[in-house]
Amino acid sequence: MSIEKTLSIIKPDATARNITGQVNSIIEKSGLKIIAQKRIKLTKDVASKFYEVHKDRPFYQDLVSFMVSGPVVVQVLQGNNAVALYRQVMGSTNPEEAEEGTIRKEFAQSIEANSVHGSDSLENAQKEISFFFAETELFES
Ligand code: IDP
Ligand code: MG
Repeated sequence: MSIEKTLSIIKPDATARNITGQVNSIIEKSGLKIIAQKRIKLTKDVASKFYEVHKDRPFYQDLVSFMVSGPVVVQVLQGNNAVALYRQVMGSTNPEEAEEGTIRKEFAQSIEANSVHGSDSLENAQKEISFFFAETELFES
């Protein structure tokens, strides 16, 4: 058992439908704790940088446009094995493949508008958290 932190983003398709509370409810029922959270507008520069790892994928430009199309909620989640646990709680990237009870199965509209982001490794979680949050915004409990 190891206490980890991971970065979550509630994406524009979810903020547009006013379901951030419902997403948070699934997160909290899983045992993960939301230790930091802010609702922001990503600029094109920030979204492009955040998803730079996908810059050669065919969906990159569309993904960046989608991520700036409305507000997002960036969050830090903390708990036992938070990185892997949140990937499970989110469900598969493609909602058609996501398991019952996962956020993406419940709420995602498409493989792109899939409601949430979650870090895919502990190393990336640390990088992504510091991309959005200053040390002073994180109050571990
Ligand atoms: P993940 O969010 O499950 O980690 P990634 O492969 O890292 O999935 O892709 C990042 C994001 O890019 C996805 O969450 C989704 O919004 C979008 N995306 C991934 N694959 C496709 C695709 O085939 N078409 C359109 N958008 C995609
Ligand atoms: Mg990913």
